[in-house]
Amino acid sequence: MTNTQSFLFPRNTATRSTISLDGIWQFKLDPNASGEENSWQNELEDSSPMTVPSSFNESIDDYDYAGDYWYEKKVTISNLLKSQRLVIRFGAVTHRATVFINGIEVGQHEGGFMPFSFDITDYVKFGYENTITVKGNNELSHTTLPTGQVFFDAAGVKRVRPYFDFFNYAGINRSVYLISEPQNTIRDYSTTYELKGDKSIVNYSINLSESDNDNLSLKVSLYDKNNNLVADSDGLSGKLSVSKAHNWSPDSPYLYKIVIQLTDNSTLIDEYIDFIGIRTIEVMGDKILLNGQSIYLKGFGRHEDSQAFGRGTNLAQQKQDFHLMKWMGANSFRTSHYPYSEEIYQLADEIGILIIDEGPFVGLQELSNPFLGSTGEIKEMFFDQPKTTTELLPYHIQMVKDLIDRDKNHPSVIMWSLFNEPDTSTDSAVPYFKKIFETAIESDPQKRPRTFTLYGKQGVTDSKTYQFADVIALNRYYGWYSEAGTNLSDAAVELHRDLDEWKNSHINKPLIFTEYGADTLNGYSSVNGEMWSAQFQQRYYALYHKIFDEYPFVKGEQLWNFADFKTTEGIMRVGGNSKGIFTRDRQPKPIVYDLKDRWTSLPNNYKANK
Ligand code: BDP
Repeated sequence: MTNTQSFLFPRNTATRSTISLDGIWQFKLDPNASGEENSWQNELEDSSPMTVPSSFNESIDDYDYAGDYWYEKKVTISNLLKSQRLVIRFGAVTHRATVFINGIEVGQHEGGFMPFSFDITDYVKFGYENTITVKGNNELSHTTLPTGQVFFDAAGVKRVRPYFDFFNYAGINRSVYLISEPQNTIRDYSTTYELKGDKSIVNYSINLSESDNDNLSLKVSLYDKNNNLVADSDGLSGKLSVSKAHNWSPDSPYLYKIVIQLTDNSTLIDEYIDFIGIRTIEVMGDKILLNGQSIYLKGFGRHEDSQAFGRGTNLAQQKQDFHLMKWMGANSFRTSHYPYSEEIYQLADEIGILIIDEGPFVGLQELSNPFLGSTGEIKEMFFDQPKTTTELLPYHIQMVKDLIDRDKNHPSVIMWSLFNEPDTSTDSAVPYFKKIFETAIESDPQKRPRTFTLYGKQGVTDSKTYQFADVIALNRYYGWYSEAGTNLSDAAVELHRDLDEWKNSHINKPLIFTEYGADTLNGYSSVNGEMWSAQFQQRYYALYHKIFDEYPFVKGEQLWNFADFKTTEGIMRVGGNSKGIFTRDRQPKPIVYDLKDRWTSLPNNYKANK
């Protein structure tokens, strides 16, 4: 029973074969959590079909179901796969999973947005039909990530109360693969970059699953877009020197192919192939520097959310979203509020979009907003509760490591977001933050800047933890949740007050807006520009942008949200959150054209000289 622990994306190479298990699986809810007792791991009777990848919620009667659920797929595994190790890999099962092969448990995984894999060689019958079964569960608690609560409604039915504003979609949300690979594998690799005029250096480092064999040797080769070899080197770590390298940037997303070969006395043991971009990212003073040049972020907070798929990988939707972003002159987004499907980062690498990569670190405060379902019964502040440090912190640390392990080789990833809107008002938050921020810098070979988003009015005067961020990120809703109303003058005063406070604090760091927005009911127009109307959304953004332009240290604007998205129902949510500038099916609200005008005229290096 081994979790192979490799986050490398499944690839077909000279030594590896990947077989997709996406498609139709069998599905069944288990409200009494009695499936295992009843041997459902052997045979899932009275099941119904379910497609993978997708969330099951849109395909069942009780879309709000909370508890255990089961998936099963019967598949004949070819004799041809016998000679190598066989691994099963799930892109994500939300929020936890136990996997069985032919009724025998092969492993468990906690966390709904990360890949996991198990070596199943000893559990399968080669040449015969095998039963793959997954017992999933979508419950939340104070010590899960994201956080939430389980309760029972008046009818005695178990429900989940998320401490976050997106629907708790669940199921096998991402692709499933069978991977045939050698026993001794290239387990991981990482790169860092040095841009030196005409020559760029790619420093690489490789990790093997077993390394105690003296006969083993490693070769690393780098190819350009035309498949010409541009550099190569030997050994577990080394330098690839590239003459006249094409640096990766949103305007020129040039990718090199890296081929890593493990040989034993010149016999090829393993080969892994990937794509990398040569670029540097750092913070200097109040600037974010990409390849040494100041970059201004224009874009969005988003969700993986689409009709029918729920939170399931929907690549066509993704491609359309990227097309719309580029068309509008945007250059970036944040993976609010969890790691997205791996294919999304691959597309961003290819298309040239910058990503602030956020883990599922949301809900680290018990909200009092009734629309988020909080009962207000928890009186102790989040970080004051002992289990936050004893139970959640170790798991959070592991999740930060895993996130960075999974995504560190993507040129598109330029920053880590380590919390969304935590409660930073108590002293007890400080040691927790310190650990999390240290973990990120220690885990990332590229030492990317780290951030987290500050909510409400939290800032210099009342946040005890803002100093940990390399880039200050604000989620602000002046004019919506506070100072609300058609007359936006109060909102303008507050936004100025806020930014003046940051200015006077002399933090000398870049500050970006990671959320600002107003719910807008598509099709609703108002001469007076009332809240919820298209005109309000336009006036709201016009105000924010005018003010952003007055402050040189504001180095980015990522509005909330790219598209309308599904949330838990509530008195402030009409079919979900309506702050999208596109509807859920990606029709533009009028604001889209204002933003397109602004962003296509703001260069990527806007405010470089300020
Ligand atoms: C912020 C959250 C985001 C919400 C947004 C909103 O970070 O998840 O969807 O507010 O209320 O507090 O629209």
